[in-house]
Amino acid sequence: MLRPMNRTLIALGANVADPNGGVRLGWSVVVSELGLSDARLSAVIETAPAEMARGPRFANAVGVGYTTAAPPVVLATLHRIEAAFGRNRTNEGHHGNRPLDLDLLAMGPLIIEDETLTLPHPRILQRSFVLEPLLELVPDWVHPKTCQSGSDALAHLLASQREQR
Ligand code: PH2
Ligand code: MG
Ligand code: MG
Repeated sequence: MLRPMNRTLIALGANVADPNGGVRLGWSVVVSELGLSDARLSAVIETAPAEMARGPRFANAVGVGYTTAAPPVVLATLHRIEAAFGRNRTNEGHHGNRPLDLDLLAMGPLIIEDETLTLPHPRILQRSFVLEPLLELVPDWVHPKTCQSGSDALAHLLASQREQR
């Protein structure tokens, strides 16, 4: 059967060891393991830890590329690469420090909600450390489920962050 080619967006994050180097090396492994075509990585930005009490600053980026692989295969590949970078999901606890976090953000128009995978990733629209690099790569990105434009979501997010300060 012919499989569709999906534009696949992946968020990368790291906050231990060499975060910037880990994100760049991690992306090159993702591209080769998934065989992504037309792969691009955003700028790697330094961000304060969000949604966690404390910890070192993060290097964050988003990568984009095209694949015909099925979503569960992509997810399993990302988990395997995280493990190869020394990530141990059993020990780190929820939102612990991590040498490499790979989050599958979206695959083209797909909307998936099952026990193992939610697409698009449920927190894209709440995270400026994801939206900013994503919009650098795909400025006109629209959330396939809510139909909200990424740039509107980022503008709202930055405005509410300013109000909180
Ligand atoms: N990832 C988290 C929780 N908090 N904060 C930043 N700045 N960057 C991240 O990648 C990040 C986070 C859970 O994966
Ligand atoms: Mg993750
Ligand atoms: Mg994450």
